[in-house]
Amino acid sequence: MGQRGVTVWFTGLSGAGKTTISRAMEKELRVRGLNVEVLDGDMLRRNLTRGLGFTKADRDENIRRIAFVARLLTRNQVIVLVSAISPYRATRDEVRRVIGDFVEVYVNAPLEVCEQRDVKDLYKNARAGKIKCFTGIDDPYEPPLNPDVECRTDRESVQESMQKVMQKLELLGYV
Ligand code: GGZ
Repeated sequence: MGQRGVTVWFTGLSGAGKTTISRAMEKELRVRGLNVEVLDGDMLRRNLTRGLGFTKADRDENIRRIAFVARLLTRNQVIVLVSAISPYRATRDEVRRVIGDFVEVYVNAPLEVCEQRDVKDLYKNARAGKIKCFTGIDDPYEPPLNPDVECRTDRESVQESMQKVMQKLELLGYV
C-alpha cells in the first residue's frame, strides 16, 4: 500500500514547543523518504493568513484556512505537520471532522515555563499590556480533553516528544 496522508495537529501555548517538535519530525520523516509539509501558524500569518489578528473570529478564520490547505495535502498522501496555538476546542474538533485523518498532539508546558522561556519577549510585552489578547495571559486556551498524544515539554526532551508522536503514527499505520 502507498503512503497514507494524515494531518498531525500540534496545539498548545506560545513557547510550548510546537514548532520545535514539528521541525524535528519533519527531518525524521524526510529521512524515511516520506512526503511531508509543515504548516506553521506563525509563518502562515505572513502569507496565507496575513492580516488576521487574534480575536476569536480571526483565530478561527486562521485555523479554518490552515485546515483547508492541510486537507488538500492530506488527501494527496502528504503527512502534514500543523503548528498553531488553535486555542478553541470546538474549532479543533471541527477540523478533525473535516480532515478525517487527523492526529491531535497537545504540546503541554505550564504557562510559567512558557513564560520563563519567552524566546521572543512576547509574554513580557503581554504582561506589560503592550500586546493585547495574548493566549494564556488575557486570552483563553482550552486544552484538549482527549488528545491522541500529549507531550510534556517541561519534562521530556524534543527527541522523547517526537518519539511519542512517531509511535502513534506507526500504531495508526500512517508511517
Ligand atoms: C498568541 C500571538 C499573539 C497573541 C502574536 N496571542 O509563539 P509564536 O508567537 O512564535 O507563535 C504565536 C503566533 C500565534 O499564531 P497562531 O496562528 O498559532 O495562533 S492561533 O492558532 O490562535 O490563531 C505567537 C504570535 O503569533 N502571537 N500575538 N495575541 N500568540
